[in-house]
Amino acid sequence: METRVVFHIDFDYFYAQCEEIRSPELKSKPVCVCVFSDRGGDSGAIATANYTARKYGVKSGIPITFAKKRLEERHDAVFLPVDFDFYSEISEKAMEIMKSNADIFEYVGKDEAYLDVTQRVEGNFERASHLAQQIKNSIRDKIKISCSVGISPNKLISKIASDFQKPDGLTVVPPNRIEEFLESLKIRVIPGIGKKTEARFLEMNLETIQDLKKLDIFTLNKEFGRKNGAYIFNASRGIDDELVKEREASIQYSRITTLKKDSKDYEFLSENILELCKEVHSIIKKNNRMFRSVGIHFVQSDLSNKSKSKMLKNPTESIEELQKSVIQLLKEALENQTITVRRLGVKVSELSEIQGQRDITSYF
Ligand code: DGT
Ligand code: CA
Ligand code: CA
Repeated sequence: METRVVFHIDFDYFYAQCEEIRSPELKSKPVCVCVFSDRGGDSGAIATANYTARKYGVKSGIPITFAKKRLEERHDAVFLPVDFDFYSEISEKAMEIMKSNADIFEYVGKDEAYLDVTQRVEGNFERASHLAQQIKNSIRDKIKISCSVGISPNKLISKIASDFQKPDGLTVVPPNRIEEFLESLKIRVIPGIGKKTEARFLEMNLETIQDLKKLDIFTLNKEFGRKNGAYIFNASRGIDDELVKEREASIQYSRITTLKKDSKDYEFLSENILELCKEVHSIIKKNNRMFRSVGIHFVQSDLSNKSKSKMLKNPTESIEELQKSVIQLLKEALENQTITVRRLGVKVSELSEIQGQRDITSYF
C-alpha cells in the first residue's frame, strides 16, 4: 500500500467546551457537565469536565457526588445538565469544516472524525501539518472550539497521536517515527485495551509498548485468541491497514417488516415489534452506538401511515429500554385504533458513539 496521510481530529473536553462557548464567564471556573439520573438530587454521573475541574480529579463517568466532594474548596465550581441538542449543533458546524478539507471523511462521533488527506497533500507530512493547523484555526475562528489532531500513515497511530498532547494539540508521526513514538507509551493507549487487559500485561511485568513487543504472536494468540492476538501484535508495531471510509453522521437505524396478516391485536403486534427491536439492537451494537430517540411506524391496511416517537432522557444502548419504550409507544398508538396494520417498523435516532474505555475482550 502507498503511504497514506490520515488525520484523527478530536474536540477537547467537548460538552464542557460547548458550555463555555455560550457562557464565556465559565472559562475561569471548574465546569462539570452532568447526566442527572431519574432518581433526582445529585444522583448521576459526570459526562465530562473542563481542564480546570480535571485538576481536582474530576473525570468522565464518576458520580456527581464524588465530583462535588473533590471540588469542595472551589466555591465557583459549576455543575450543568447535559444539553445534547446544543452540542450536536456545534458538532455539525465543525464537521462541515473538516469535511471540506478531506479527500475522504469518516464521522466517528459527535466529537471526532478521521480524514484521509493523502491526495491533497501529495503524501507530504510537512504539508499535512500545515493543513491541520489551518483546520484547527478555522474551527477556532468560526466555532470557538479547540481540538487536538493526530497525523500519521494510519488510523491507529493518528488516534493515539491526537490524544498525546491535549488540549489544543497537534502531533505528527511520519512513517519513520512510528517506532520511537510508540515505544515509551503505556500499553493502555492502544484503542481497545482496557483496564482488565492492561492488568494482565502488568502481571507479566509489561508496562510500555516496547515491553509488549517482547511477546511473540503465539503467546498473544494463546492469551487473547487469534483475532485479538493479531490485533495487539500489529498495533504494538504501529501496523494498521484499516481504510478511512466515507461516513456521515448517521441519522437513524430502522427495520420494517410486512406482517403475516393485517392486525390491530396488541398481542400479535407486540410479539412482532419486540422481534424488530432485536434486529435494530443488533445494528446498534454492530455500530457501537447509543440512541436517545425511539420511534414506531405503522403502514395501515389502506396504506396510510402512522408513527409515534419519544425522546429518552439520556442516550442508552440497552435493549430493555428500547423494548420498554417501543411497547409503550405501541400501546399509545393502539388506543382507539380502528384500521388494521399491514407493515410495522421500529427506528432509533439521535445516535452517538459509545464512550469510555472498552476492554479488548468485549471490544471485538
Ligand atoms: P478530551 O479528553 O479533552 O477529548 O475530553 P472529552 O470530554 O471530549 O472526552 P472524549 O473525547 O472521551 O468524549 C467526548 C464526549 O463524550 C464528552 O465531552 C462527553 C461524552 N462522554 C465521554 N465519556 C463519557 C461517559 O463516561 N459518560 C457520558 N455520559 N458521556 C461521556
Ligand atoms: Ca474529545
Ligand atoms: Ca472523542
